[in-house]
Amino acid sequence: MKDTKALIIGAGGFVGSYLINCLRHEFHMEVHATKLNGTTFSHPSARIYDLDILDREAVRKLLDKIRPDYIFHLAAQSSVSAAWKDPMLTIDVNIKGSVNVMDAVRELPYKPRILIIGSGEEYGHIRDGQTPISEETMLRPGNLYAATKACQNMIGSIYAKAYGMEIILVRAFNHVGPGQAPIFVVSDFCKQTAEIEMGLREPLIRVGNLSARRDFTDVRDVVRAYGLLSLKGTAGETYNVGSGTAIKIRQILDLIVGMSSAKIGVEVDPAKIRPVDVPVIEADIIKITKATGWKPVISIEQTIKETLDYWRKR
Ligand code: A2R
Repeated sequence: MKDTKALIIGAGGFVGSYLINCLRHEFHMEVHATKLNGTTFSHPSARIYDLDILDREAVRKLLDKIRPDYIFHLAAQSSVSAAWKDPMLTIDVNIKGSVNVMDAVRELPYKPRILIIGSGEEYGHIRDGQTPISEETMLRPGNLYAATKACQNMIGSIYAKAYGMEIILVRAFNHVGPGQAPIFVVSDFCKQTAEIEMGLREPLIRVGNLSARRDFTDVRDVVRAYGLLSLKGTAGETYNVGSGTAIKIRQILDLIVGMSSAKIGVEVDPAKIRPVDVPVIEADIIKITKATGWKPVISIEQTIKETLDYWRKR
C-alpha cells in the first residue's frame, strides 16, 4: 500500500505505538500521528503532530494539511474510573471531540475512511442469554465512560448515513499488553507483582471485584483488527473487536501469581470497587471475522507473561 497515508488521532496512549508499528510494517502505510499538546511522544515510524481534538479549527487545519486516506480516531478520556471523577471532561473529549473530528472529515473535498474506536463497555448491563454480545444487542451503558462511547457510536452511525461518510465503528473490548497504564486491571496486577518480587512493597496484591468476567485481547491483535477493518469494513457498520471469550478477573490474578516465584497474598481494596459494575462482558466476533478474516492469535498467558516482564524491567 505504497503512498497510502494513515493518520492516527490520539497516538500518545497505549494503543497508538502498536497501531503505528502495525500500519507501517504490516500494512505498509505512510503513518502520521497526533499527540495531545504539551505531552511527549515520538516514534521512529511516524511523523508526529500536536493536536487537541477540542480545538475544532486545529483539527480541520491538520486534516486538510495531511489529507489522509485512512484515519484512526483513538483520542479519548479512556478510563472508566476517571470518568466517574470528571464526567464533564469525559463528555467533552469523547463526544464533542469526536464530533469535531467527524465534522473536519466531512469538510474535506474527498471521502477518507475513518475508524472510530468505541468500547465493549457500551453494552453495559447484559441480560441472561445475551452473551456472547453481538453488535445488535441493545446498549445499556453501566458507567459514564460507556455512555460517552455509546453516544460517539450513535453519532458516527448517523454521520455515515446522513452524509455518506466512510465511517467504520468499532467496539473494542478490554485490550492488554506491555506498556498499558496500571489503572487497567491486568497491568495493575502485573505491576504490583513485579514490585513485590523486587521487595518494593509488602507481599499483598490489592484487588477490586474479582468475580467480574471480561473479554481480554492482546493489543497487537487489536491493532491488526483495526488495520483490516479500515480496509474491509462497511461504512456505517459497527464491529466488535474482542477475543470472544470472557475470563474471570480471579483467573487473571491466579495466572499472574502463578508466574511469580514470590509468595503473594490478596486483599480487597474498597477504592478499586467501582460504583456500578457489570458482571459479564464477552464479545461475539462473528461479524468482524466474516468481514475481514481476523481472529486473535496471541494467548492471554503470553500477554500476561510479557506484561509482567515489562514491569519487571522497569
Ligand atoms: O490524556 P493523555 O495525555 O493520555 O492523551 C490521550 C489522548 N487524548 C487526547 N488527544 C487529543 N485531544 C484531546 N482532547 C485528548 N484527550 C486525551 O488520547 C491519549 O494519548 C489518547 C488515548 O490513549 P489511551 O487513553 O491510552 O487509550 P488507548 O488505550 O490507547 O485506547 C485507544 C482507544 C480509546 O478511544 C479508548 O477509549 C478505546 O480505544 O478503547
